[in-house]
Amino acid sequence: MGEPYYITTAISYPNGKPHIGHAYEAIAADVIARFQRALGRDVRFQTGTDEHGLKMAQKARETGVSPRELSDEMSSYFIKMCDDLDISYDVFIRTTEERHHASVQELWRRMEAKGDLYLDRYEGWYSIRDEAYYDESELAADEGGEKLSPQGTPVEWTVEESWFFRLSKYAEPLLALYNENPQFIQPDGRRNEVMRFVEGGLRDLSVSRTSFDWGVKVPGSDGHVMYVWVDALANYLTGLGFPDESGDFARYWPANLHLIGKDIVRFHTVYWPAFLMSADIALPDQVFGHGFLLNRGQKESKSLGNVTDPLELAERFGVDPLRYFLMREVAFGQDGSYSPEAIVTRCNAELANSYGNLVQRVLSMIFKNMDGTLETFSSTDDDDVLLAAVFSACRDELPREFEALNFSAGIDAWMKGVFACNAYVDEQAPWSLRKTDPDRMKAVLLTLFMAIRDLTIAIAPVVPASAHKVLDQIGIPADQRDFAALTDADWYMARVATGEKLGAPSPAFPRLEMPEDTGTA
Ligand code: ME8
Repeated sequence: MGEPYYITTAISYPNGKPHIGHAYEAIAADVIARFQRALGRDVRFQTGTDEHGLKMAQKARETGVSPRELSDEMSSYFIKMCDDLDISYDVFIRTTEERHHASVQELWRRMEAKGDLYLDRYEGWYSIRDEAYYDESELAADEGGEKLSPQGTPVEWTVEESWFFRLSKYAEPLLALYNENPQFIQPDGRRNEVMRFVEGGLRDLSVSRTSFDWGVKVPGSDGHVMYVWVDALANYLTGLGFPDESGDFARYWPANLHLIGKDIVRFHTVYWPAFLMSADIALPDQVFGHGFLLNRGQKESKSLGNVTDPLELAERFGVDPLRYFLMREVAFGQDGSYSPEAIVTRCNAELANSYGNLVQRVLSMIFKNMDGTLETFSSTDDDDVLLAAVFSACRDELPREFEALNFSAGIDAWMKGVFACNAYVDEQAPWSLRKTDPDRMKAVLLTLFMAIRDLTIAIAPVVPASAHKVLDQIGIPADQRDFAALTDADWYMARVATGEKLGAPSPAFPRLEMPEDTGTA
């Protein structure tokens, strides 16, 4: 078994249906998981839903169902999204599961045993309607000077009993962590923000609530439920069987990568490592805060009427084109914009016209002009140069960039390999060699066949279904599709030896239709 590699996404709030941001994060994590598997690692990939807390309780009340009913229904949409988008998760965790309660309570007990939890009073501006505290700085005032929450609801100064976590004690250890492990928070811009924040000093954190009960009970403290972030973050441990520290936990913890969005970096890089330090649990290697996806440059919101259902996009354009677009278009870590036109333009130019067309042309010519037969051939320098270029794009550049989570740059390197093949087809013009030099035609087509196999294996983590369709068509066995297969010098001879002919190819990357009405999302 390969080296263990544990990757997680954030667990989503199922207080609405999944949006494009959820799809983006799941797809990026899936590309990483598939890529790491292709490198031979023993991957554990976890995603799930974050079902407790005020947001869920409020939403349930609004819709007239119990929080339990709401979370059962809504989490099923997130599971469906993952399944529809070909997300190869190993564990889908729900924080309402019994085992999760047991896991969070054990984390709590350990922090308490450390002396890091104490009971005190929480004071602040509280909105009963919102069931939330606000900072003085967030408040507005009505015409009569009465204070209002950002939601426009009345607030009153409230004092509540709450458990506190001694976060202040961890400022120095956290700064040491960031300084000694620059990879812990990525990208660098986010790391700098977090460092500035912690350097400013940390206040102890209120970690229990008495104003509602939809959460994990604080052990031995009636009436208190845990602050939802303590509960949510612990999911990464629960999914490995914690508090049982043998088995999966021993194998996969600490996580290699928590992949999350930029808005929740602080929770994952300040609170989470502090909780883990307190409980004497090893820290994850890296937290990566990806950027936000914007709809034509705008945040999606119900009031703007521009909320996109990612599954509708997948249905309209195909799962793989959507996955390709998202990984290709946006420099990972930065914000990015999408629109149906951008998806069509990008996927048609690169997937359909450059790569798909190459595959289709070459396989059709092998089928028609060579009866689909693969055979040995003698190559020229031109063939060798092409293969070396494709090999280096697929074996060196793409993996190097993907390992660093630079997906767009990795795909760019891959596209250079595709362009090299297209330039080679045009120069060699195998169609005109058919009569004049059939041996050379064969050598050209078979060289391209070899290049296509490499290019397809390399891009498979991004477009898994289409890539496997091509690899099926060209008869590459399922266990010879990882990155190690790219360096197997004998694969082609082994393939020839099977004697299996190629059939008529069917296109794996059809052209997409440009939307007629370009005015709306
Ligand atoms: O934050 N573009 O859940 P969530 C890209 N339950 N990513 C986006 C996005 C967008 N427009 N909008 C949101 C939570 N995200 C917590 C997490 S983890 C222990 C608890 C990302 O449903 C967001 O940054 O609001 C987060 O990583 C994920 O989607 C889930 O967001």
